Amino acid sequence: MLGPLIASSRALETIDDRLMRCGISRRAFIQFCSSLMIAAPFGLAITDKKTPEDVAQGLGKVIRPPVIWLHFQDCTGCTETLLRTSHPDLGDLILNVISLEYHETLMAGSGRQAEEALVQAVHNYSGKYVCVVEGSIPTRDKGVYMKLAGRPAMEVLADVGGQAAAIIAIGSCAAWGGIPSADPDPTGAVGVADLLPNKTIVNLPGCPPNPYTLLGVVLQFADSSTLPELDHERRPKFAYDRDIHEHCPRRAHFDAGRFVKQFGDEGHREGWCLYEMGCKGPDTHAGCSTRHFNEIPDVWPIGIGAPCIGCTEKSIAFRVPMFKVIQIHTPANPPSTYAPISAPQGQVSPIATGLVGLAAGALAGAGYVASRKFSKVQDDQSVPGSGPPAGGENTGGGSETDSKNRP
Ligand code: FSX
Ligand code: SF4
Ligand code: F3S
Repeated sequence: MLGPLIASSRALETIDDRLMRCGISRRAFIQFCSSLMIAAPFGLAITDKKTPEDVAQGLGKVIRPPVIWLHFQDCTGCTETLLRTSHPDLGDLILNVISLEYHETLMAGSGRQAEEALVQAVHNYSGKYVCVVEGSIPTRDKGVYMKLAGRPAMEVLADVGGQAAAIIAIGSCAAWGGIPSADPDPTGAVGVADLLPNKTIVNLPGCPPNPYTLLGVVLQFADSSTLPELDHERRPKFAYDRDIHEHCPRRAHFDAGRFVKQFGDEGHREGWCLYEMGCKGPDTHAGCSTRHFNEIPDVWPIGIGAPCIGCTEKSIAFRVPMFKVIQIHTPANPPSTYAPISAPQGQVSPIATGLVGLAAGALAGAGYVASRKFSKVQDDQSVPGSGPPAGGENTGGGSETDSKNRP
């Protein structure tokens, strides 16, 4: 854990200097860089077309970015995801790569000491620090539902966020309100961009999001004062450019029409598709299906047998019931890049080739049957993604879904 956080010039040392001073091995740093590359295989300047050694060499010269982390209405899951890596050393290393100047749940100080640490950190790094915001901000009744040191959260955000070089809204709560904004939304919870629309803000929705996405953005900003390319929701494209369904390991079951009907049934035990259990993967943009959590393979919602609730999508998570089946608009036919799950193994004989052809034909047929089944899911106009896609048939239209789902 951090000691009392006193803003100091230590943030102005390079990552290499810091790691050396703290006795952190080069090997651990290269392992960290590999994880960063897995989370951001392309689209992030610091990892683009490089080897982990190249990334480590470049990053080592970067001045540790000062970060001031604010907590509002949240569950602290975003902080947990950053520090609860599968290797305790890695959590430690992360705290050496960035310079966390203020973080209420990690700092030893409290009360007046904490208040002073915040004032000092803002003063020392004014206009230079990255402000990470976790949690939504209550706005109802003049923000009376959350105060820090006697000040409404809105005021703290305006002050600390206002003096930051950039703001990163980590988690769905900070990005657009998240859980606290779910109906009936007693506190009038909103995201950072609702209150500071003109600031440089990057949204990293997810409940929680992948921590390497945060680190990638912070480090690129520290390295070159640039941000990765963002989408219309201010999300970095490198992490949110594709939908879960596109790379889901259960996709072959979806294409073959094999669906879990009930938790614990045979299909569930066999790892079939969770669409009929309310999976929102087809309408959800995030990298979870290929970039798992805690560096442990299969640690992500669908990997452990739970449907995706669409936690990165403003109009889905905490708006649409978790287990409600949504109308689907992504292509239901098997893409050519997916091997059929029952593909024959071993030597390929002409007969086997014929069988594969038959199997592929059967799967294409099953995909067609599946696509027909989806067209029977009742449209509910209150549900994002509901309603017939452009053209009237359920055979595509991802972009149409996009436009419908995003206010
Ligand atoms: Fe929790 Fe963060 Fe969800 Fe929210 O994550 S994981 S409720 S996004 O603010 O702590
Ligand atoms: Fe995976 Fe969900 Fe798509 Fe099924 S519906 S393939 S579980 S993302
Ligand atoms: Fe969230 Fe779905 Fe990923 S619920 S964590 S976007 S699989």
